[in-house]
Amino acid sequence: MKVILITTMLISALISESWAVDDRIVFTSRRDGPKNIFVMNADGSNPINLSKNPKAHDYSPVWSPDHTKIAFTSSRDLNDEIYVMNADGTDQVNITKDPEADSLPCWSPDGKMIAFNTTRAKNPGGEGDIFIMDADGKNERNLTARSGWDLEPAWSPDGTKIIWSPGIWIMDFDGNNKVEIGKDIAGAGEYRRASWSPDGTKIAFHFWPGGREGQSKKADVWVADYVVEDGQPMLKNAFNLTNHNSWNDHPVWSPDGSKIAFESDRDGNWEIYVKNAGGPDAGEAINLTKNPSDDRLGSWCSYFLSSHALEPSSEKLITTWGKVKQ
Ligand SMILES: [Ca+2]
Ligand SMILES: [Ca+2]
Ligand SMILES: [Ca+2]
Repeated sequence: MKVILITTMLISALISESWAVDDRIVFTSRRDGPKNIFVMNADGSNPINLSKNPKAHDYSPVWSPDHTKIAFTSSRDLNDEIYVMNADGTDQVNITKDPEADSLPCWSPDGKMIAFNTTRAKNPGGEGDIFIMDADGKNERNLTARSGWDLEPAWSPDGTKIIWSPGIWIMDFDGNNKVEIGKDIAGAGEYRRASWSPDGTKIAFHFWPGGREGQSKKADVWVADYVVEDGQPMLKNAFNLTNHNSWNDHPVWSPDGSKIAFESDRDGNWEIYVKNAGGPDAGEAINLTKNPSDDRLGSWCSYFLSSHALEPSSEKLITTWGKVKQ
């Protein structure tokens, strides 16, 4: 017992040492009934319900690049719409207002555009496409007007590319040069929810061995190097980050790229965990939520962020976005 206690204290000390206590994670929880958008400190403390929607589901929250707003999907209007609210939950505004299903928003790094999933193209099998629009909801354009499902867009940190699924695909943000990268890099199965590291050198993704046909109840978060050789984008050196006999999904990077948050059902209900991103044996996964209701991560397209970055003079803001602007 004493050993467990000391170990827990050591782990807590290590965590609080390696990030600011006010780094914050947006997530979805059912602890107040339907899915609502919550924010908590990166050590799991002080969870707050921001969207406070008692009747419908709010999900897939993502920070705006300047950290002042959160976009999310809501079913409150009887079809999925994309909402934007202030980071404190005020001024929740529907920016899509379209009878088709609109979901999974992802801001461009300069904050001017939002990529999202939608069924507006009315494909014969109901397959969704990836659209982009201005951040106010205007000028929608379909980037994937081709047969089949196109889902889960995530902008590259330099703003020039978008990755999406199923499989791990990459294209220019105007829809040109579509290429599948890392095919079968973790084996045969389903590749989803690819997430770019803040410095653009790695991609984390969800891999389900065998996919739907394999019916495995185990799926993991993997990480691979993203490289461009002779003009060809590719993935290399993939490793299984979570490697646990449970469902592990929705990777979200920390702002410095040293950690990955993910959701897992390993403790009997959905909880949010965080683990060092450095390698397959890089420490234990820490349960941040510890609540019997479902707690899930929304987006693989933004990082969990520090409130330090709200201050324009902050070093973190310069570190994260200075590279993009230079
Ligand atoms: Ca809609
Ligand atoms: Ca399509
Ligand atoms: Ca839970």
